[in-house]
Amino acid sequence: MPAHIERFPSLSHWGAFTAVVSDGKLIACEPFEHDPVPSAILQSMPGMMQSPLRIARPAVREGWLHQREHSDRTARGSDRFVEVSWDLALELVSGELARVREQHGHASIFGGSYGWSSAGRLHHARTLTHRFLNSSGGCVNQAGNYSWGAAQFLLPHVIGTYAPVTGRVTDWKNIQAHTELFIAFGGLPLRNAQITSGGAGAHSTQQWLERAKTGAIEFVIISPTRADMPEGLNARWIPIRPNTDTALMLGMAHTLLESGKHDQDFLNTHCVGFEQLAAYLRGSSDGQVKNALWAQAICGVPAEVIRELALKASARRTMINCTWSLQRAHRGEQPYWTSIALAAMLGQIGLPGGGFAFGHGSINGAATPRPDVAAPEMSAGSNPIKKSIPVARLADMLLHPGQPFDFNGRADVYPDIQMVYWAGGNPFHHHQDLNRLVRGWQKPQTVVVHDSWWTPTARRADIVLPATTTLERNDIGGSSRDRFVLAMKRALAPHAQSRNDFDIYRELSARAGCEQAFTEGRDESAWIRFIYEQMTEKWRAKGFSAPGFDAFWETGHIELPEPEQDFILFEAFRQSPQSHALGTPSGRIELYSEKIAAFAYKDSPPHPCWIEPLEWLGAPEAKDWPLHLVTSQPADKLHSQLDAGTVSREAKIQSRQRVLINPENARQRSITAGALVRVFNARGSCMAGAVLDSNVMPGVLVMSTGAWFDPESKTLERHGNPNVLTMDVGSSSLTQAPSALSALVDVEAWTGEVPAVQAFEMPVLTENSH
Ligand SMILES: Nc1nc2c(c(=O)[nH]1)N[C@H]1C(S)=C(S)[C@@H](COP(=O)(O)OP(=O)(O)OC[C@H]3O[C@@H](n4cnc5c(=O)[nH]c(N)nc54)[C@H](O)[C@@H]3O)O[C@H]1N2
Ligand SMILES: Nc1nc2c(c(=O)[nH]1)N[C@H]1C(S)=C(S)[C@@H](COP(=O)(O)OP(=O)(O)OC[C@H]3O[C@@H](n4cnc5c(=O)[nH]c(N)nc54)[C@H](O)[C@@H]3O)O[C@H]1N2
Ligand SMILES: [Mo]
Repeated sequence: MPAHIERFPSLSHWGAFTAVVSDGKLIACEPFEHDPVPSAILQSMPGMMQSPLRIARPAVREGWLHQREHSDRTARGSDRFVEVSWDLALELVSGELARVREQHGHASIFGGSYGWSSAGRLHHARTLTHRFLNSSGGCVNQAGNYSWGAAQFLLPHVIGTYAPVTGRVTDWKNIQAHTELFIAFGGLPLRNAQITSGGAGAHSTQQWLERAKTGAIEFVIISPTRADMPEGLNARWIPIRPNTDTALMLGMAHTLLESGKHDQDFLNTHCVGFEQLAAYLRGSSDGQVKNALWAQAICGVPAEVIRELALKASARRTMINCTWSLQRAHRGEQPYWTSIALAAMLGQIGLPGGGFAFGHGSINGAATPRPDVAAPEMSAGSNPIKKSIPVARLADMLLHPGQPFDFNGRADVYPDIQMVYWAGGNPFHHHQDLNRLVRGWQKPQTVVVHDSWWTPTARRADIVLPATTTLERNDIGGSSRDRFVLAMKRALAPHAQSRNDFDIYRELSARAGCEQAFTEGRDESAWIRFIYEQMTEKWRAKGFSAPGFDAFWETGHIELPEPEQDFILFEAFRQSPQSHALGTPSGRIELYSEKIAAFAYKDSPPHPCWIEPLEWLGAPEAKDWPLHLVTSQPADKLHSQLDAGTVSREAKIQSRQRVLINPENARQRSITAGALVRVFNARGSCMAGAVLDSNVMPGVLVMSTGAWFDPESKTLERHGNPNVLTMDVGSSSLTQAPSALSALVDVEAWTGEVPAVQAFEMPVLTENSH
């Protein structure tokens, strides 16, 4: 008998697709018909849906089951798990939430739960975690994100908004028509354009770059690796030492100033603080002229290249773009502020094809032409206790309860956390200096995690609840960076005993007496309809029509039209700085911020500034650790998601993450292609598979994130997770953002016995004897 084949529309962060199901199993993910460049990551999904690594049943760490809050917390990650019934698991979770709230208060529960979760908006696990904890009294949350945390808290002081990092930058159509010179700090790595948060119906970035190949735009790619330059573009690569872009930009700014090529009119009418910045460039404030020669000594780009680039930029219609990576670094505020200052001196902000942008090359859909209307959204409610920490100060909070910290003008103290609740994120992927997080993770009495797979974080929980994947439930998905909204139809039965996060929280809220606040009386289908109708109501208010819900669900997707007018960042402000004043204190672009000056943080000067990061190739520490590790996004997965899938596994060398090494650095260390190596510094070490790559500049190593954390000991991680090497220090007191891209290391050939990778082995599970 021929197999019974069914097809269901769906969506993931790596794109829309049709789930092809045969006899209850996912056999393929066919790309969405409107997607010109579907992502290969889709191919990892069928294997992962039925993977033995799926969490089948609720499970409780043995030590916790017997001793509850008195358990040995150092056993997290090594203890056995006992599988229990849903009833017992929910009783344990709700009992523990009640106990901790009663004994220690709401502010002892950490529910930040940072992580990307799924593309479906109703079942978005992090949102639901917040919604549940908010309905039942509140929790300590996380402010900002790992993606662009420094930008989020700096940009409002400078330009009154952080909208440019959410994708509201001069759109590709406008760039295509008007830009002559596109300077790309951090390059335009196409691998990152596979991803859109909330999913994309169409991967449009590649298409726009394809079109750019036939146009007159000259691209300049500034990056430690030539691989950030897409093939076939009219482009030139300028290698730069990691974490030194600020110096290069200041050298360009000085060149403009000394040659009188800066736009004094624009600076007078649209900016404040140029005088202070000019004084700094001339060295009148610190005795150091920030000329191109000064910049060369820091960033390694020859002075004549810096001068030539500045003068060319002033003679052309120039767009200056920074990838988000530049600000995910110690002192990561400075390259962003300096790039705005440089664009302000060029005087093209608000003109077609000119000015500054962020995120081209970081994510698909940055600058995709799209009407500025709502995407589907699920509300998390509001946190009654209004407590949060800066997103990346997780380990600091756990290790130093009661200690003070500064954050964007706020003087606060870290709360004393007794219980951690995480769903939809993987902190043992995303956090820096994981050996430090292991220590912090031993602080709370209880850790609850929902996930679909036995991730490193699930393995380090006390109570693990199995969640369905998007294919096992109905949902609605879409992104503010994409023109499609997708119906996501349940294609598979829930794996084993897994349940929807929504249903888990509904039951827990019933036990906590707040079911009505959590559900508002809606079930899955009522919520999907509600989310759709809320969105389309907003569309109609702005003049966009949309079919009724039933027609949408039947068709499987709807599409917004392309906007008639190009979007140009700050066009109205340029035309009329009075009537379209920015949201800054002065209403203008602030090249000197009185507000930041008033904070009086030693590490956050009031104007763009080169301040040495703790770790870079010019730091004293570089004598001991002579290589700079760049951790970039993985081409073969989204963060740690689908790491055990086929696409990701095929990219590994001897089961480990690759590290890209310049052949010269490899030769000095007798490292050969395909060999195993150990990358190390004082914080830890990890194994990796060597790729000799002359695209990578000497002195730099490139490793992608995402390998499931697999420590053999405090000093050796076997799988190639670079976060055992990265620095867990806030970027500055102003933004406290992650400093992931600042890590000095060394590398050596692996000579000893080779330990097996255990990241994809199942944890030990026993049956409940109760
Ligand atoms: N060194 C270094 N570190 C970095 C970065 C870097 O560049 N360098 N990048 C940082 C950035 S920008 C980010 S955004 C973070 C990403 O960090 P995360 O967002 O934490 O990474 P993911 O692997 O996407 O984790 C999502 C988790 O949610 C689970 N999940 C998916 N769907 C569901 C669901 O429906 N229900 C439940 N309960 N769980 C679900 C997945 O299985 C996975 O374990 O990493 C950061 N870390
Ligand atoms: N395939 C895939 N795509 C993704 C993701 C994924 O996990 N997989 N994650 C998504 C997410 S959550 C985010 S936030 C974005 C992140 O987007 P980004 O933060 O922009 O991405 P990265 O890959 O970390 O860095 C981009 C490039 O910056 C370069 N670079 C690093 N340090 C420096 C520096 O100091 N100076 C200069 N000039 N260049 C530098 C690196 O060579 C790197 O290729 O990516 C998104 N896209
Ligand atoms: Mo991110």
